[in-house]
Amino acid sequence: GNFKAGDEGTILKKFSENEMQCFEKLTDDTLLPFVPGYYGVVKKEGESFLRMTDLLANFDLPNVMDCKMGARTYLEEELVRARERPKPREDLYNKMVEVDSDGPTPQEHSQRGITKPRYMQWRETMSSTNTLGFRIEGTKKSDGTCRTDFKKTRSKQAVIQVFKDFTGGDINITKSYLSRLMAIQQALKTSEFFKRHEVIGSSLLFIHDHTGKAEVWIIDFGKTTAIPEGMMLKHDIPWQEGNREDGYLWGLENLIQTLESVSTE
Ligand code: 4IP
Ligand code: ADP
Ligand code: MN
Repeated sequence: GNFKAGDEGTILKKFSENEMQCFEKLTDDTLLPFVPGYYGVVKKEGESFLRMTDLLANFDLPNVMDCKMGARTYLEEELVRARERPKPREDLYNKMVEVDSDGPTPQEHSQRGITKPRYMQWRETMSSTNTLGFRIEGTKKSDGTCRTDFKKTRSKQAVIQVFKDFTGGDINITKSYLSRLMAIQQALKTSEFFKRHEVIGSSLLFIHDHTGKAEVWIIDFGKTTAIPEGMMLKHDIPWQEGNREDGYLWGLENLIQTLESVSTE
């Protein structure tokens, strides 16, 4: 995978120039309290890594959920590239067929290949990304069970069910998650970094354990990209090609409303 254990409560993530630049720019931003601590680049066995806080280190048998934020999960440049020089991929075709054998068009079936943005758009419409602005990617519970079978988890009710199972119906955990999400929402609204970055494929990582400790962290800046000088994003209006909008704040508002339903239903 992309990760290695690091020293003293840290982990190492496979180096990406883009993600490194984000971590560096975040050091004096209002989002700093909500992103993993960053401790620079390290080399191991000839490979480079970003060293960051292991967010699970202070938990006792953590439960973890990864929610991918935003209404769009691929970069505009990937769309442009696929249009100019379409590169059908068999691995993406196979992943699509596994979920829905009627997913590919007749042409895609006959070439046994799908372009990256086409695959990503299909994932967005099958899941809650397009309808709610976020989707559940996976969960790992303290009992050892892992789930990544959320590709068709789309409706608000379905998402609520997953959260109920994840929190075990614990109202205090849900409330802690909610207050942390509202703090993140507040920090995003004042963040200079957020105004000037298209945040694509980033996740909110939910972590709680049996002691009642519950945290949410902003992770994965691999595809978070600075926008041109003078441009500013709103993060809560629809995407149109060229406007670079990611729908992050729209998704976060929907996520908060969903968790509110979890706590009252
Ligand atoms: C994956 O699709 C995820 O969207 C990956 O994003 C993405 O990597 C993969 O693109 C894509 O195939 P599934 O989740 O359906 O497997 P993430 O790493 O955030 O989970 P990118 O590089 O876009 O981040 P490829 O091109 O790596 O296959
Ligand atoms: P990728 O770019 O490969 O998608 P992510 O940064 O999204 O990598 O991380 C993938 C998974 O690794 C997350 O869902 C989470 O479970 C775990 N993870 C990522 N960062 C941390 C961290 N700082 N501490 C603990 N676990 C993490
Ligand atoms: Mn990720």
